[in-house]
Amino acid sequence: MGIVNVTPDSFSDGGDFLATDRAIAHGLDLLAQGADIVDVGGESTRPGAARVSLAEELGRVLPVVDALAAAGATVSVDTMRAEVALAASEAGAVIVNDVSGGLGDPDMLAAVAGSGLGYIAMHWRGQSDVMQDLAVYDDVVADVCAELAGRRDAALAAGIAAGDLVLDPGLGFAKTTAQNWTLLANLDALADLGQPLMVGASRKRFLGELLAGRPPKERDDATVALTTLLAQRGVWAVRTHAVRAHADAIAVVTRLAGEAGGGVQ
Ligand code: PMM
Repeated sequence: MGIVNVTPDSFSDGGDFLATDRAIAHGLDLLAQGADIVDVGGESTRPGAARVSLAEELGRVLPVVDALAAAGATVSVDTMRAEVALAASEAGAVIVNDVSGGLGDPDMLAAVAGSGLGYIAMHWRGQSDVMQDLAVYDDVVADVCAELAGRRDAALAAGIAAGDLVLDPGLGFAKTTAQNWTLLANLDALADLGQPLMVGASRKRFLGELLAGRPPKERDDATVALTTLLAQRGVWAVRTHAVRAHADAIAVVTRLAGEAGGGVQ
Protein backbone atom coordinates (compact mmCIF):
# COMPACT_ATOMS: atom_id res chain seq x y z
CA MET A 1 0.00 0.00 0.00
CA GLY A 2 1.46 3.31 -1.10
CA ILE A 3 0.75 6.45 0.92
CA VAL A 4 -0.69 9.63 -0.58
CA ASN A 5 -0.86 12.20 2.22
CA VAL A 6 -2.85 15.22 0.97
CA THR A 7 -1.81 17.18 4.06
CA PRO A 8 0.44 20.11 4.95
CA ASP A 9 1.77 18.52 8.14
CA SER A 10 2.31 14.73 7.95
CA PHE A 11 5.54 13.84 9.70
CA SER A 12 7.56 12.60 6.75
CA ASP A 13 6.06 14.17 3.63
CA GLY A 14 3.81 16.93 4.96
CA GLY A 15 3.23 19.58 2.31
CA ASP A 16 4.83 17.59 -0.51
CA PHE A 17 1.48 16.52 -1.97
CA LEU A 18 -1.08 19.00 -0.61
CA ALA A 19 -1.90 20.34 -4.08
CA THR A 20 -4.44 18.09 -5.81
CA ASP A 21 -2.45 17.68 -9.03
CA ARG A 22 0.73 16.79 -7.16
CA ALA A 23 -1.13 14.26 -5.01
CA ILE A 24 -2.62 12.60 -8.09
CA ALA A 25 0.75 12.50 -9.83
CA HIS A 26 2.29 10.98 -6.71
CA GLY A 27 -0.41 8.30 -6.53
CA LEU A 28 0.16 7.41 -10.18
CA ASP A 29 3.89 7.22 -9.52
CA LEU A 30 3.33 4.86 -6.57
CA LEU A 31 1.19 2.63 -8.81
CA ALA A 32 3.94 2.60 -11.43
CA GLN A 33 6.36 1.58 -8.67
CA GLY A 34 4.21 -1.48 -7.96
CA ALA A 35 1.69 -0.46 -5.31
CA ASP A 36 -1.34 -2.76 -5.14
CA ILE A 37 -3.35 -0.14 -3.23
CA VAL A 38 -2.98 3.64 -2.88
CA ASP A 39 -4.07 5.07 0.47
CA VAL A 40 -5.35 8.65 0.24
CA GLY A 41 -5.57 10.67 3.45
CA GLY A 42 -6.45 14.30 4.15
CA GLU A 43 -5.84 14.47 7.88
CA SER A 44 -2.44 14.18 9.53
CA THR A 45 -2.21 11.82 12.51
CA ARG A 46 1.27 12.98 13.47
CA PRO A 47 1.64 13.10 17.28
CA GLY A 48 0.22 16.42 18.48
CA ALA A 49 -1.69 17.13 15.25
CA ALA A 50 -5.03 18.94 15.49
CA ARG A 51 -8.16 17.79 13.62
CA VAL A 52 -9.07 19.28 10.24
CA SER A 53 -12.68 20.18 9.46
CA LEU A 54 -14.93 17.78 7.57
CA ALA A 55 -15.14 20.22 4.64
CA GLU A 56 -11.36 20.56 4.48
CA GLU A 57 -10.85 16.80 4.58
CA LEU A 58 -13.44 16.18 1.85
CA GLY A 59 -11.91 18.90 -0.32
CA ARG A 60 -8.45 17.36 0.00
CA VAL A 61 -9.25 13.69 -0.60
CA LEU A 62 -12.20 13.48 -3.02
CA PRO A 63 -10.57 14.81 -6.20
CA VAL A 64 -7.53 12.62 -5.57
CA VAL A 65 -9.58 9.48 -4.90
CA ASP A 66 -11.67 10.22 -7.96
CA ALA A 67 -8.70 10.64 -10.29
CA LEU A 68 -6.76 7.63 -9.00
CA ALA A 69 -9.81 5.35 -9.13
CA ALA A 70 -10.54 6.58 -12.66
CA ALA A 71 -6.98 5.61 -13.56
CA GLY A 72 -7.74 2.06 -12.43
CA ALA A 73 -6.16 2.13 -8.97
CA THR A 74 -7.45 0.20 -5.98
CA VAL A 75 -7.95 3.14 -3.63
CA SER A 76 -8.28 3.17 0.13
CA VAL A 77 -9.26 6.29 2.03
CA ASP A 78 -7.44 7.01 5.30
CA THR A 79 -10.16 8.62 7.42
CA MET A 80 -11.83 8.46 10.82
CA ARG A 81 -15.05 10.04 9.49
CA ALA A 82 -18.02 8.05 8.16
CA GLU A 83 -19.04 10.91 5.89
CA VAL A 84 -15.61 11.01 4.28
CA ALA A 85 -15.62 7.22 3.90
CA LEU A 86 -18.98 7.25 2.11
CA ALA A 87 -18.12 10.21 -0.12
CA ALA A 88 -14.81 8.57 -1.02
CA SER A 89 -16.67 5.37 -1.83
CA GLU A 90 -18.88 7.34 -4.24
CA ALA A 91 -15.69 8.70 -5.79
CA GLY A 92 -14.31 5.18 -6.29
CA ALA A 93 -12.54 4.10 -3.09
CA VAL A 94 -13.06 0.44 -2.18
CA ILE A 95 -11.34 0.26 1.23
CA VAL A 96 -11.65 2.42 4.34
CA ASN A 97 -8.45 2.69 6.38
CA ASP A 98 -9.63 3.91 9.79
CA VAL A 99 -6.81 4.62 12.25
CA SER A 100 -9.39 4.80 15.03
CA GLY A 101 -10.86 1.35 14.34
CA GLY A 102 -14.35 2.83 14.54
CA LEU A 103 -13.79 4.74 17.78
CA GLY A 104 -13.41 8.17 16.18
CA ASP A 105 -16.91 8.29 14.69
CA PRO A 106 -19.86 6.34 16.11
CA ASP A 107 -21.36 6.08 12.61
CA MET A 108 -18.31 4.55 10.91
CA LEU A 109 -18.87 0.81 11.36
CA ALA A 110 -22.49 0.88 10.25
CA ALA A 111 -21.61 3.08 7.27
CA VAL A 112 -18.92 0.66 6.12
CA ALA A 113 -21.11 -2.38 6.74
CA GLY A 114 -23.88 -0.96 4.58
CA SER A 115 -21.55 -0.14 1.72
CA GLY A 116 -19.64 -3.41 1.32
CA LEU A 117 -16.29 -1.58 1.51
CA GLY A 118 -13.19 -3.27 2.86
CA TYR A 119 -12.24 -2.04 6.32
CA ILE A 120 -8.87 -1.71 8.02
CA ALA A 121 -9.27 -1.26 11.78
CA MET A 122 -6.15 0.06 13.48
CA HIS A 123 -5.42 -0.06 17.21
CA TRP A 124 -5.99 3.44 18.58
CA ARG A 125 -6.60 4.97 21.99
CA GLY A 126 -7.27 8.64 21.30
CA GLN A 127 -6.76 11.60 18.99
CA SER A 128 -3.25 12.65 18.01
CA ASP A 129 -3.12 15.59 20.42
CA VAL A 130 -3.41 13.26 23.43
CA MET A 131 -2.24 9.86 22.24
CA GLN A 132 1.31 10.08 23.54
CA ASP A 133 -0.09 10.21 27.09
CA LEU A 134 -2.05 7.02 26.48
CA ALA A 135 0.95 4.73 25.90
CA VAL A 136 0.44 2.98 29.24
CA TYR A 137 -0.07 -0.80 29.20
CA ASP A 138 0.10 -3.65 31.69
CA ASP A 139 1.30 -5.91 28.89
CA VAL A 140 1.41 -4.18 25.51
CA VAL A 141 0.89 -7.35 23.45
CA ALA A 142 -1.99 -8.69 25.54
CA ASP A 143 -3.62 -5.26 25.87
CA VAL A 144 -3.38 -4.37 22.16
CA CYS A 145 -4.70 -7.85 21.25
CA ALA A 146 -7.63 -7.49 23.64
CA GLU A 147 -8.48 -3.99 22.43
CA LEU A 148 -8.19 -4.98 18.76
CA ALA A 149 -10.35 -8.04 19.45
CA GLY A 150 -12.94 -5.61 20.77
CA ARG A 151 -12.79 -3.59 17.54
CA ARG A 152 -12.99 -6.79 15.47
CA ASP A 153 -16.07 -7.89 17.39
CA ALA A 154 -17.69 -4.46 17.06
CA ALA A 155 -17.03 -4.42 13.30
CA LEU A 156 -18.47 -7.90 12.84
CA ALA A 157 -21.48 -7.07 15.03
CA ALA A 158 -22.12 -3.98 12.89
CA GLY A 159 -22.31 -6.24 9.84
CA ILE A 160 -18.86 -5.91 8.27
CA ALA A 161 -18.01 -9.30 6.71
CA ALA A 162 -15.05 -11.14 8.25
CA GLY A 163 -13.56 -11.41 4.77
CA ASP A 164 -13.57 -7.60 4.45
CA LEU A 165 -11.80 -6.89 7.75
CA VAL A 166 -8.07 -6.27 8.28
CA LEU A 167 -6.44 -5.40 11.62
CA ASP A 168 -3.41 -3.18 12.25
CA PRO A 169 -1.38 -2.80 15.48
CA GLY A 170 -1.06 0.96 14.96
CA LEU A 171 2.67 1.46 15.40
CA GLY A 172 3.39 4.85 16.98
CA PHE A 173 -0.23 5.49 17.97
CA ALA A 174 -0.22 5.61 21.77
CA LYS A 175 2.93 3.49 21.71
CA THR A 176 6.49 4.13 22.74
CA THR A 177 9.45 3.02 20.68
CA ALA A 178 9.96 -0.01 22.92
CA GLN A 179 6.28 -0.94 22.68
CA ASN A 180 6.42 -0.79 18.85
CA TRP A 181 9.32 -3.26 18.80
CA THR A 182 7.59 -5.56 21.28
CA LEU A 183 4.48 -5.64 19.10
CA LEU A 184 6.54 -6.34 15.97
CA ALA A 185 8.27 -9.20 17.76
CA ASN A 186 4.90 -10.67 18.76
CA LEU A 187 2.85 -10.39 15.58
CA ASP A 188 1.81 -14.04 15.93
CA ALA A 189 -0.40 -13.04 18.85
CA LEU A 190 -2.11 -10.44 16.65
CA ALA A 191 -2.45 -12.96 13.80
CA ASP A 192 -4.27 -15.23 16.27
CA LEU A 193 -7.14 -12.71 16.19
CA GLY A 194 -8.04 -14.46 12.95
CA GLN A 195 -7.94 -11.51 10.53
CA PRO A 196 -5.29 -10.45 7.99
CA LEU A 197 -2.80 -7.91 9.33
CA MET A 198 -1.52 -4.64 7.95
CA VAL A 199 1.53 -2.89 9.41
CA GLY A 200 2.46 0.77 9.01
CA ALA A 201 6.09 1.22 10.03
CA SER A 202 7.23 3.42 7.16
CA ARG A 203 9.75 6.08 8.25
CA LYS A 204 8.29 6.18 11.75
CA ARG A 205 10.05 7.72 14.72
CA PHE A 206 11.04 4.39 16.28
CA LEU A 207 13.15 3.72 13.17
CA GLY A 208 14.69 7.18 13.44
CA GLU A 209 15.68 6.40 17.01
CA LEU A 210 17.29 3.14 15.89
CA LEU A 211 19.26 5.11 13.27
CA ALA A 212 20.73 7.75 15.57
CA GLY A 213 18.06 10.33 14.84
CA ARG A 214 18.15 10.14 11.06
CA PRO A 215 15.33 12.23 9.48
CA PRO A 216 12.16 10.54 8.08
CA LYS A 217 13.13 10.48 4.40
CA GLU A 218 16.37 8.66 5.28
CA ARG A 219 14.59 5.79 7.04
CA ASP A 220 13.44 3.89 3.93
CA ASP A 221 16.19 1.24 3.95
CA ALA A 222 15.33 0.28 7.51
CA THR A 223 11.65 0.19 6.56
CA VAL A 224 12.43 -2.17 3.67
CA ALA A 225 14.30 -4.47 6.06
CA LEU A 226 11.20 -4.61 8.20
CA THR A 227 8.96 -5.17 5.15
CA THR A 228 11.07 -8.19 4.19
CA LEU A 229 10.63 -9.74 7.62
CA LEU A 230 6.92 -8.91 7.72
CA ALA A 231 6.38 -10.45 4.28
CA GLN A 232 8.06 -13.62 5.55
CA ARG A 233 5.58 -13.64 8.39
CA GLY A 234 2.70 -13.36 5.90
CA VAL A 235 1.23 -9.95 6.68
CA TRP A 236 -1.51 -8.87 4.27
CA ALA A 237 -0.02 -5.46 3.53
CA VAL A 238 2.58 -2.93 4.55
CA ARG A 239 1.76 0.78 4.28
CA THR A 240 4.76 2.62 2.88
CA HIS A 241 5.87 5.96 1.45
CA ALA A 242 8.45 4.67 -1.04
CA VAL A 243 6.94 1.72 -2.86
CA ARG A 244 9.38 0.22 -5.36
CA ALA A 245 11.93 -1.22 -2.96
CA HIS A 246 9.14 -2.73 -0.85
CA ALA A 247 7.48 -4.34 -3.88
CA ASP A 248 10.89 -5.76 -4.85
CA ALA A 249 11.46 -7.13 -1.34
CA ILE A 250 8.02 -8.76 -1.34
CA ALA A 251 8.69 -10.28 -4.79
CA VAL A 252 11.92 -11.82 -3.49
CA VAL A 253 10.25 -13.26 -0.39
CA THR A 254 7.36 -14.65 -2.43
CA ARG A 255 9.68 -16.22 -5.01
CA LEU A 256 11.83 -17.83 -2.36
CA ALA A 257 8.82 -19.18 -0.52
CA GLY A 258 7.59 -20.73 -3.77
CA GLU A 259 10.99 -22.41 -4.24
CA ALA A 260 10.75 -23.89 -0.79
CA GLY A 261 7.45 -25.42 -1.86
CA GLY A 262 5.36 -23.70 0.74
CA GLY A 263 3.48 -20.46 1.17
CA VAL A 264 5.09 -17.40 2.65
CA GLN A 265 5.94 -18.40 6.21
N1 PMM B 1 0.04 5.42 10.13
C1 PMM B 1 -0.19 6.68 9.74
C2 PMM B 1 -1.37 7.02 9.07
N2 PMM B 1 -2.29 6.08 8.76
N3 PMM B 1 -3.00 3.85 8.83
C3 PMM B 1 -2.81 2.58 9.24
N4 PMM B 1 -3.74 1.64 8.97
N5 PMM B 1 -1.68 2.21 9.92
C4 PMM B 1 -0.71 3.10 10.23
O1 PMM B 1 0.28 2.70 10.87
C5 PMM B 1 -0.89 4.46 9.85
C6 PMM B 1 -2.07 4.81 9.14
C7 PMM B 1 0.81 7.74 10.05
O2 PMM B 1 1.80 7.80 9.07
P1 PMM B 1 1.86 8.93 7.91
O3 PMM B 1 1.67 10.27 8.58
O4 PMM B 1 3.19 8.78 7.30
O5 PMM B 1 0.77 8.65 6.91
